[in-house]
Amino acid sequence: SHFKDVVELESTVDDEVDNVEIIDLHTHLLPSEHSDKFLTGIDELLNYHYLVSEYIMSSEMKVSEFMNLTKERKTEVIWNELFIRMTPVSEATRGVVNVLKGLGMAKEWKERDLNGIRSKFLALRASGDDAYEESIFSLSKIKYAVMTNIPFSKEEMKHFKEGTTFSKRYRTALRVDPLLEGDWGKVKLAMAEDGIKGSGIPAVKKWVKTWCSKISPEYLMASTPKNFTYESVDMTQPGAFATNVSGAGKKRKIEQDDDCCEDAGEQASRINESSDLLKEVLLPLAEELQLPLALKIGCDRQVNPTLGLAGDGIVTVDMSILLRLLQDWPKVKFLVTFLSLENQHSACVLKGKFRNLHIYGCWWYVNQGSLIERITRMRLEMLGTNFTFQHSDCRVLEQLLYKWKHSREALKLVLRGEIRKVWENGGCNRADVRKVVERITGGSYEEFLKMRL
Ligand code: RAT
Ligand code: ZN
Repeated sequence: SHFKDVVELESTVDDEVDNVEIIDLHTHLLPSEHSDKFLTGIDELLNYHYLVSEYIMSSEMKVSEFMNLTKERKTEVIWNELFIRMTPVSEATRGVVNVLKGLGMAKEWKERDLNGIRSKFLALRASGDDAYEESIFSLSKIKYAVMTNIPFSKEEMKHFKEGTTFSKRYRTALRVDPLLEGDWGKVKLAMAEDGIKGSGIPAVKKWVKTWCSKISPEYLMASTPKNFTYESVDMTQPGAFATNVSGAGKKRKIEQDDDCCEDAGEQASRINESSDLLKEVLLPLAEELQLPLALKIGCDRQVNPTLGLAGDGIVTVDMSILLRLLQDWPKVKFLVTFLSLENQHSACVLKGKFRNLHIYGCWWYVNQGSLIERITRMRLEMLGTNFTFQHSDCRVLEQLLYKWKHSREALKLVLRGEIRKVWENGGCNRADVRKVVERITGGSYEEFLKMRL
């Protein structure tokens, strides 16, 4: 039956949002079985790069001095600065407090008792890391989280090579930034380490395929560099030949070693190595293996390199790059998010034109309550429920608790208003609310993965 009043409507929205099991489609979490890569506990929480950058803003300590401290010492200085000297009002600091509350440490927080907090975290893990890990997933109501698995990282991949099993709460994604950046050096090195012979395009393809069959990723992914660009090859130019792999007749490929045309060599030499890896490895493989390509666009890496992970900035990008990719590769699914608020609006417009695009999440610098609300409302208005409202980007296990709490709070505020509009139009009920909530928290994503293009 339809809601009898706004009070019932709002409490139903809150209840559905609080209880839906979410698919977290991009995180940096790794399973407890990958021991050295499994980040958990107060020291990891306080060393999170969002907090490091907040700490650096006001601290008088030299950056190099801070960076040379031990992890435990960094925890203490960040704690003293951001949680004692100041009031934790930012998204990232409130997050830590929310984790403490969520894990029964309200008293320790009240007393600002860092040592008490450290021992409570140890006690929580006493029953074993896998049990603890499971308890965090179930408390956060996360169905599963997609990891970021980097085949260029020897230490990370050793666990996959050894075939270590891990919880079903984790799914894999193959992160291949050097393919998009055209970094042949990194690619050749990783291939050599994995014992793949040869260094041409076919060898690179073979290497990527081997990893795909080893880890069965949900998608291939990369975060684009600031100067990332993609140009369609101009068909009118000598040396450019169409292939019809996509059947769409739009996709172009450079046949570099074709000598039927005088200018072919010259044309080929103008194609830099980066377009080779993107156009001749990554995109064709995404199509062949039917794996979406997830792109995170808008990071300006290392604007202040002394800060390490905390030193990345932001750029608003030219949307025609994504437009060309979507046009040229209609059989490749693109999962895309942007760092810039401005780009998030344009992305909604593009989504309405291309069914091979799925937009997801409020990433990093837009992962703030006010911006999540704004972006989510805009997406609902422009796309209905054909998007995924959020991903967490968690690096530390317990961040699942706060990042999703904050995002659920923002979603409730948006949906109370948006569902009310539907209700005022002639009524709606719990099932209507559930459909919306389930679709934008993972349902639409899974549907997109299954969709035949
Ligand atoms: O959000 C982050 O933690 C960033 O440091 C990046 O890792 C970003 O999410 C990415 O995946 O490139
Ligand atoms: Zn990330």
